[in-house]
Amino acid sequence: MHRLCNIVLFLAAALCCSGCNYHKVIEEPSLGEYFRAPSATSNIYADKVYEYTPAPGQFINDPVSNPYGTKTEAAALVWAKERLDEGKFVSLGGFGGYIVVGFDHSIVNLGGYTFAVYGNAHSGGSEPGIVWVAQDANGNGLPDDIWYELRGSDSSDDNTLRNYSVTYYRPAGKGEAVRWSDSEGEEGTIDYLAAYHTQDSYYPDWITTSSYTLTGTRLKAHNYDQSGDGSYWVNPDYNWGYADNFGGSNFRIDDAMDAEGKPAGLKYIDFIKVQTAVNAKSGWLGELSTEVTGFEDLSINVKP
Ligand SMILES: [Ca+2]
Ligand SMILES: [Ca+2]
Repeated sequence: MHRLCNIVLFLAAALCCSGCNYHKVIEEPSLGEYFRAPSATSNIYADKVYEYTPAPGQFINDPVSNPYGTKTEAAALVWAKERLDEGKFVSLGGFGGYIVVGFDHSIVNLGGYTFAVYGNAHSGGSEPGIVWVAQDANGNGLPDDIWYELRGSDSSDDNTLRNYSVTYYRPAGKGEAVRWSDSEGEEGTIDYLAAYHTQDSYYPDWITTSSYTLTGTRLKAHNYDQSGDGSYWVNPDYNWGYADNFGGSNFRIDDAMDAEGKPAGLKYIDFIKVQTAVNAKSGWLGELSTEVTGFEDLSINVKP
């Protein structure tokens, strides 16, 4: 079947009651004022990186993955987009680090798995990131709208902490750990791993302030030293619903929650945010940091 026919049919199935004619669906999407209907030429992959604000981490300012440097925010955005286009990882650093991407169309909620966030997890090597979604509710093309957290396996866990903040402080000199303090009154460090990552600093070069604060939902860390002597650390997999978590990279718009944890009922989305969800480190492996390698709209190729 012609690709366009597929899209017309799935849109009809998704958006329309029985009896509507297909052409009307395409010409007059009924999902909202700023809904951008997919077309036969839509890009199934994210076409823009709007924000890239990692927490400090061993891959930040890394001359191996980023030989040209990212001394400005604009350069960081260009670099992150190029990496995703190549299917290479973009690290979000420690807790709270995030990336925001968008598509050249709205992703329609067909029920079930609607989009994918790819990472580099392996079994026992999961570094969960919370996935958030948003509609361009004010139609300005920017992700300055309400974010909805996607429910995951640990959303109702007593150890899950919402509106948790970590402030990171730029080190005074080269080769030093990055100090942090959090909203729970705790302090700690993102350690400098001289044996593996020797760039001057793990504090993002393009952040010009001497400290910055990242806020999000924190999951309890489950990492542990299986060897007992620090040689073999395990970052266990979470059940479901997180980026860079072994076992699943597909997500449902139906899991979007409002601020009270109730279903948001979104019929489509325009933006996706992923944010590192644990504040933990695993010995010589360093901080747990969510990595992303790509974002895909799965609804486009759904067969009616
Ligand atoms: Ca907007
Ligand atoms: Ca990872």
